[in-house]
Amino acid sequence: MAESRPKVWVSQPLFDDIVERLHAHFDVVQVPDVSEHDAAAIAAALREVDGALVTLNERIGRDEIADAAKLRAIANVGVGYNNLDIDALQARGIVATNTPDVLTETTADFGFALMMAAARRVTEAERHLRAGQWQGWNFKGLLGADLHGSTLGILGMGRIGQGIAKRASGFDMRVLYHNRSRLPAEVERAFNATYVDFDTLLAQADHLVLVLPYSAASHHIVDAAALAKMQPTATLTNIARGGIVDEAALADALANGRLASAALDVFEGEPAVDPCLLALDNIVLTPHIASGSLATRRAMVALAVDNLIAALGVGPDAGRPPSPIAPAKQDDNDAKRPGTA
Ligand code: 8YV
Repeated sequence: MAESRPKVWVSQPLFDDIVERLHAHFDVVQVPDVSEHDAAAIAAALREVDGALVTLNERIGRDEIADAAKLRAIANVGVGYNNLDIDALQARGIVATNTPDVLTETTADFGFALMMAAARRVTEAERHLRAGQWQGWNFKGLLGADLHGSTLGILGMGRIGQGIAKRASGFDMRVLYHNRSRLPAEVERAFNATYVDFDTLLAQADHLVLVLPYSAASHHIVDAAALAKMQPTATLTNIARGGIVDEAALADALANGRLASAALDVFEGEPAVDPCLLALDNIVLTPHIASGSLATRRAMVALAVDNLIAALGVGPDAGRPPSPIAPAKQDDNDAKRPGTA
């Protein structure tokens, strides 16, 4: 009797020409349309397969894998993996992988773009113009804050945070950072970045960017008390995970002149966005697209496919997926790495 091939589940439509590589080794169950899978649907899909290629939309924990007797590997398309319960997967000997590095520069580009947009009120100004409110040139209208010569605060100095620091040097910004662990002196020198404690970062940053992993420890780390320590002229940009910011407290600070402006690419209840945020003019809101250049999204899928093939013990790297999520990795404070992304 012919041995049956391992089976894998691809939870969302990705790039067919890249996902195609899975067909050489596996029977592929491809979800045809962008879908919201609830826990029961994920459990039902995982019950049938040896491996899965998933995105941040699929939350996989103890319950979802309880009946997945054959499951050996989960390849996450994303650097952040707070959608996965790593302890539960490890307890079952299921390999989990993510897609670091390939998205670093693209995500740093976007973080910078959001910070600039918030500081210079780009989307607010566009809305003003499109609404026919531009009645004539107003010397004092829509004034923003400078980036050049200002102080940048980076919370989470992993690869993406470092990418933002690198860009900041072209804008003559002073770079302060805070991280769970201080970086080696030569890395600080390379990025011209100064380590400060969290309160100093909040107090001194003209522009604060969040790129830290999401975990129980970073849940609502930017809350009302933290926001109160920031300058009323400052901006806040979040490209990490929504749960890092207390959105109600942020909306309140923005509405009451305690913070100049903000830019969010991630939301605690995404794709739902708190109506309090939507009602504000001084905030830039984008739908979780920081890694979304065509080249980078393709590179992420390619890496996830390589991971899945190797984790399931076939292909040139059989048994050695390029980017496993090892317990040690959870401590290296990569930007967007959950406990985090
Ligand atoms: C998206 C991200 O999550 O990599 C991450 O952690 O936040 C983004 O790149 C990813 O594209 C969707 O799975």
